[in-house]
Amino acid sequence: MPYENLENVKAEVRDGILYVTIDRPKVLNALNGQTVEELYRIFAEGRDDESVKAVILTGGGEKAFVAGADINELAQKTPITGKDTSERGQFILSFIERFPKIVIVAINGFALGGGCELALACHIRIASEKAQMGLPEVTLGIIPGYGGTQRMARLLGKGKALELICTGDRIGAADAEKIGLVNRVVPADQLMATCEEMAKKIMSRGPLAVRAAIEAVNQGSEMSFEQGQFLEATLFGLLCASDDTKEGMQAFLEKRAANFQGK
Ligand code: CO8
Repeated sequence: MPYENLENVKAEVRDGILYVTIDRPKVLNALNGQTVEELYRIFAEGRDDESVKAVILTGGGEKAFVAGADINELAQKTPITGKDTSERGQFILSFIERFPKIVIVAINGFALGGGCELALACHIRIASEKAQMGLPEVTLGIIPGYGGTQRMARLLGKGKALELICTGDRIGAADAEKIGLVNRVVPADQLMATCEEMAKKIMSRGPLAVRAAIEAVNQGSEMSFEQGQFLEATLFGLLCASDDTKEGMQAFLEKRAANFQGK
């Protein structure tokens, strides 16, 4: 059975949505090694679980999404284990970024350091008005190690990324929305409903098309414009062979809602 024997992360599937909750509220959901591995296991299982059509990731408790990597563990790292841990985390966050179904993160409080990096790896970021985000690693004498230097610079541009990374400053939800760090800010009591509404809308679209869109944007943004366009055209062509494409067009012409099967 998937999603079993988990200690630090809760996972359950309801109405096609895999709800993943990082649940170590006593340390504001800080990511120790075990928690990161549990996240990997859940996403690996969710990838193959046909009942999962979308993921909503959030933090347990009232205060935090994730307040960073667990500093108790980080303090023990040597040059070798530090590099190994960074590479393992980078691999797992990239696995989440490449997840073939939409991953929405509900940022319900602090999203700092590794928590902000995890949010950056998700496809869509929705924040509560209470959210506080930042990469405070330099205040500890380290730098982000879970892909944050790369993803933040790509998302916000080099100037803003360097400002946030080098000051280590935390910013509130409104500022995060203004600079494009989050897609949308909503009152705390509407956070989950907003994420669910967006997940359901995307789940009603052609699943193969959504998967191809994630791939085109993720892979394409690492290529030259021409190579990215080539990838786009190839994925477009592949979709033309699918039942979903035929159904989508047919449904439009017959003025009815499409019934996509993901085939
Ligand atoms: N790790 C471990 N414990 C933590 C962490 C953390 N990241 N964050 C909070 N806690 C613990 C606190 O120590 C405290 O424990 P206790 O109750 O036993 O004293 C408990 O959570 C509650 O926290 P606070 O009392 O501090 O709560 P406040 O509301 O006063 O403050 C803050 C909340 C502002 C979020 C504050 O806790 C804070 O600054 N936390 C640390 C934030 C931070 O620096 N995060 C970055 C960590 S480094 C990182 O993420 C690197 C990622 C890349 C790793 C690459 C692998 C090698």
